Amino acid sequence: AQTAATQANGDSIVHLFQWRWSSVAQECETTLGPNGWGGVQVSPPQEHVVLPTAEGATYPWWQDYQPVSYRVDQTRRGTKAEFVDMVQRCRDQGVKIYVDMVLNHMTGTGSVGSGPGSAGTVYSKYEYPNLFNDGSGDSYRYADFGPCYRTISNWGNKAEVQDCELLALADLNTADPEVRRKVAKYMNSVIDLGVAGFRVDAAKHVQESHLADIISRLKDVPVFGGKPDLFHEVYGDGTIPYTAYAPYGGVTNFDYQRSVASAFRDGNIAQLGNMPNYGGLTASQAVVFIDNHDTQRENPTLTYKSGARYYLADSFMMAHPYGRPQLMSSYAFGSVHGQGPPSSGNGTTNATNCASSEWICEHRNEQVAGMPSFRNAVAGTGISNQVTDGNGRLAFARGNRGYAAFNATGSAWSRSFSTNLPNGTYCNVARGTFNPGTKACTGGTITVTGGSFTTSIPADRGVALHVNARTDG
Ligand code: LAG
Ligand code: CA
Repeated sequence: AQTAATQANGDSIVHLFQWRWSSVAQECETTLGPNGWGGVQVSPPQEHVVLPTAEGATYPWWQDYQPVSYRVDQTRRGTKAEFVDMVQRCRDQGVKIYVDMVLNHMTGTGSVGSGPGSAGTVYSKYEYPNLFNDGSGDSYRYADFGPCYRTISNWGNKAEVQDCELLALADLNTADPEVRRKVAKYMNSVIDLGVAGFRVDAAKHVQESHLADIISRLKDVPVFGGKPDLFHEVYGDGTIPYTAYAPYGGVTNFDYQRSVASAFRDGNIAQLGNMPNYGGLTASQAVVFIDNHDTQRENPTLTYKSGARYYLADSFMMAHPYGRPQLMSSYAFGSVHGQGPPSSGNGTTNATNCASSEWICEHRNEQVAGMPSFRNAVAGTGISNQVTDGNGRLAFARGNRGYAAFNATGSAWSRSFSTNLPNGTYCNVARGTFNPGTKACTGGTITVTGGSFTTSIPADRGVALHVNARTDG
């Protein structure tokens, strides 16, 4: 038997949006571990509201962003036992579980006022009587919220953005150390189960010093060791810049998302070799993405619905050293914003089937699947040997470890490229994966001779070669 991993594979994170825990576990073993993914962002595992119908959807996906308690034993994605099994099986594959951490708020009015949550806990807005079901009596009551108690109206006022209510969701008063203790208690409870990271939902709506205090209370992660890895969801603007949160972990870079997604859509990528610090975030501070679960619905510049050009952008994001990539992996959705994941009808999510048209599974696309291996192989190198041809074509070396080329035009790009790679036969991991056991490539091979290779890159496709994916190595 293979030995269980004691460190993560690398820094590539895939968001398996709304996947059941048992499906995530299986994906770690069959696909994510073998392909070199370092993390999975899962949907929020705490007890959530249940909405048979809301805003034209049945059991909308956004139920999960309205916590009822911090129990992880019953969500639409499975039981606590299944959650624990997932964390351990992914960890054995070198894949960290990142929990989507909703700490700014609990439930809201508008969509739902009160009721039993997914695990049966009875709540109403501002009243959550049983946060842990552990006999501690820990609860949130009216006085644990505020101090504003109304919806944010002036987005130009920092105190209002942080202390008033986002979307009428009951806003926790994180100025109170008892509130911070309960939030940290929940985070530590999932760290105890092996969770190694957090995506902090709506981080911008929590005062930085309050977040810093919560983080200071967190334990070390079992097995992988060290403090958990956090990244903060911040939509930076003139009132609250991204950089305000950089001292406390990674920061989601929506400026990158807008710029790079539009550049690919418009075939205007030649300048992306020399990338600015979008939003003021350095390469090591930024968490980057072409789309996420909000933008793919609300501001769909490029999504799976755009086809090959979108997957080319994902592939580029993973080949470029700026930022840490967070790849979106979706289920198919139509025009209703809240449309939930494929479900059995009672609001319980179905097992994922990537072969059906209901699930998209972007991370398995031929342009994406091999890219974590590229990223892991070239880690620590910069960009050199840049080549462009018009606005829509860009190629670069990653030191003497890799070489990548991207053709965001409608016609083939045929030429010779000069690399720093040893001569040999390489898999094109921008078109498929490499199996180190059999040395087989699903995406075809490219031969480097005299340091160069000549090829014809089809429209909206790329090339990515690296030293750990050689058929003759
Ligand atoms: C986030 N990041 O800061 C999430 O990425 C985003 O998906 C969340 O909104 C939001 N913050 C709150 O965690 C989602 C939906 C909203 C939904 C909300 C709460 O995009 O549409 O709001 O989750 O479930 C819904 C209704 C609102 C209503 C609110 C409270 O759409 O009309 O005011 O619930 O009842
Ligand atoms: Ca707040």
